[in-house]
Amino acid sequence: MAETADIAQRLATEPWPGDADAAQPAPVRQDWTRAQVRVLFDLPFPELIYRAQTVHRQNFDAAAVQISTLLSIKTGGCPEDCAYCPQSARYDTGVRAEKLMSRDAVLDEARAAQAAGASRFCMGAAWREPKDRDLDAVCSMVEGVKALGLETCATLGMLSATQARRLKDSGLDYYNHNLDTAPEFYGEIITTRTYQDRLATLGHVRAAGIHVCCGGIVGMGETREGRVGMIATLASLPAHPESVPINMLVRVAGTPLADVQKLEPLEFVRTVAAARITMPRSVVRLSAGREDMSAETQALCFLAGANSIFYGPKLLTTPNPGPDRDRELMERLGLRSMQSN
Ligand code: SAM
Ligand code: DTB
Ligand code: SF4
Repeated sequence: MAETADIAQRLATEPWPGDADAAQPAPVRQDWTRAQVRVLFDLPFPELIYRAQTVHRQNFDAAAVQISTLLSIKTGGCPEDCAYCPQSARYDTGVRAEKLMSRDAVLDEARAAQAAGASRFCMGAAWREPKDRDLDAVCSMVEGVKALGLETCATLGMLSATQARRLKDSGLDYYNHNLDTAPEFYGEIITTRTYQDRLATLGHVRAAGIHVCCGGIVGMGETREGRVGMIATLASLPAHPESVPINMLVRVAGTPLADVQKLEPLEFVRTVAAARITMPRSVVRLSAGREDMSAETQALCFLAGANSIFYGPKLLTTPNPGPDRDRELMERLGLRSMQSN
């Protein structure tokens, strides 16, 4: 009880916008402090979920879920050392390095994703950054996918300002580039590019007029403070990302994080709720990690304000729930596909 009183006191002293007043939509603000985000994480679970659901309903249809499909257009052999990633050439994970897919093969996959109900098609490449010749090929794929009537998204690593503008001119709607974790934990996960490099790419994407898809991974052995720091950093970017993927680490054998301790599912739900509350108008994606998540945990994530998923049996290289399992989940929860915004 002493703890509850402490939280009540902290809530009273830390200003909390909107304060779960359903009649008064929470304002969008970029000045979230770590202390405020920490208070959210520390709330009693029902209080946190109530607040997240209130903010969610102020901004979205609570039964609508945005459906994206991922395709790895260039798999494996990546020079970077991201400790979570099965595609790094430095780790023996059994992922074979492949060449960039052909435009025709990518368009076939995009048509199949569209037929299965996806509204956005996300093309991922295991690059540190695209070479200009590769970018020509990706721009041509983006044009083709866009022409099918799908929203387009790509995640290709670091971009220059010029590359971002070229992608925009080809019809790219979203660019995914994650901060991955809190700035103070980042160096334990990646040494081959800096946090600042990531922020610079996000700046180029934003300046080019492409929607930003930016989130991170939890369950990498970070503390709760690490999760607080990640959400606080995302929520204090100059503009909130339009799309915020929250990934649960997929522990892949051969990577340095293969044996890291599993994160408690309710802590993942808390992270989703904190993203929803701090970035009220952003679409929050319950991203990697669903393969090993119960229907109940996923239901709690939707209740906490997640409103997007990756649909299809594979993420980039690891399994995702198959279409049957996801259709059943959506039906059981009474969720439906969000129309493109
Ligand atoms: N190479 C590009 C890059 O790193 O920006 C694009 C592809 S990379 C695979 C995209 C994102 O996938 C990473 O930033 C990371 O957040 C996520 N990711 C990669 N491996 C993961 C894993 N094992 N579990 C959860 N998320 C992962
Ligand atoms: C994101 O945040 N998660 C997706 C997407 N952006 C590109 C990737 C998840 C990858 C999981 C590991 C794999 O399948 O290789
Ligand atoms: Fe390469 Fe991206 Fe994987 Fe890092 S996350 S190793 S940059 S593919």
